[in-house]
Amino acid sequence: MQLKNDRYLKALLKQPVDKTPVWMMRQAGRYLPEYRATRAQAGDFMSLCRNAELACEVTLQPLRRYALDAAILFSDILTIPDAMGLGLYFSEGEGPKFERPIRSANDIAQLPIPDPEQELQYVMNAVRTIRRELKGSVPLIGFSGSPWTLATYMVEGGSSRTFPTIKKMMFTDPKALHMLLDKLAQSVVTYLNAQIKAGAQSLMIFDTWGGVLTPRDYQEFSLHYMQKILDGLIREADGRKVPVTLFTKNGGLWLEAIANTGCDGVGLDWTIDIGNARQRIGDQVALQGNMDPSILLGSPERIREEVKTILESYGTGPGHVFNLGHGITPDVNPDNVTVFIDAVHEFSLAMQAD
Ligand code: 1CP
Repeated sequence: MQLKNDRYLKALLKQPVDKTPVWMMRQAGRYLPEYRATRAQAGDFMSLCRNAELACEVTLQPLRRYALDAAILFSDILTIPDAMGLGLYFSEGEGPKFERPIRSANDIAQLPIPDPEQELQYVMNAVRTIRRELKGSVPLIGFSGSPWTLATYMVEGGSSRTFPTIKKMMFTDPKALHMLLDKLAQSVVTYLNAQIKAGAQSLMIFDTWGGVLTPRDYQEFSLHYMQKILDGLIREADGRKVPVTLFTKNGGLWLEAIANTGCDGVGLDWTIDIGNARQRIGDQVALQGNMDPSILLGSPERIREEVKTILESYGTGPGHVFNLGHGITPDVNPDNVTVFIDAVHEFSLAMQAD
């Protein structure tokens, strides 16, 4: 089926578009009352992810409210470690946790590579259901965590601020950590290729915690494995390229290395000026970003001003996908999101006409 709105895919391939496409990380989430209602109906978060109809419903909710240019699969990056047998659960107010975190090289040697159409079939069913229900309106983004980011949760047993356990492993038993990252890279390739076969039209790899590494360790323990993933992906479906975006939060210092992996898009957080990023790597890849999500807590005027600043900093010409620099937070007023999305389209249309 022909896509009715493909400006997100075009922008990632650096083709001209009428207006700058926009979507938001975590666009389906707790800031929306309808999300909270569906989530309450499902019970806990993982039950929502495992129910294809409800996962589809929450994926579509933000698209009913806002003129978004892409949908993102409703799921989580931690589905892979869960499918490896670590026992994912969410304790109220504390974020994700694992019943059986990785503690030793022996634990790592035992880990299976999950079969996407077995243990992770619920994710593929969600992709198929969402594609059907989107009816060609906008493209569907599939995603995964980076091996390094997944490993931090698996070894720490949940969220962390300082990553003491995995860093200790990195410096005392790097071989074991490499074995873990290698298994994760294999799992992610299999998982993302299955998402493409199920209907994902673009992919995003979230390296939320790559930015806590030294430059040398980032290369060795994070970027190297994202490179392996890129090398293993199909990257084409229905005669169309499936663009891949890499996002390392706090990775602004390493943009050239990230762009050199051969990805199509690089995601930026708000700690870098997008015009500066474009000068550095913008002839090689598209750029996605990069408004500070906290701006959405400001006034409509302040939101519009920030959107304009970012669009002007990027400048004219193709290759920009507007987004936040990280996920939208639960305390945002949904009406401010309307202001944000509409401002991206309004100002970018005017800029193209200038
Ligand atoms: O309803 C709830 O209480 C659960 C909150 C929630 C949501 C809405 C979690 C738990 N995951 C999600 C969905 C989700 N997670 C999506 C799809 C929805 C969308 O984007 O519209 C995606 C792409 C993710 C990805 C994800 N999960 C990342 C990478 C992106 C990022 O935000 O940095 C990470 C690190 C996670 C782990 C995770 N899952 C959930 C939470 C609260 C967290 C973060 C924990 C932490 O800060 O360490």
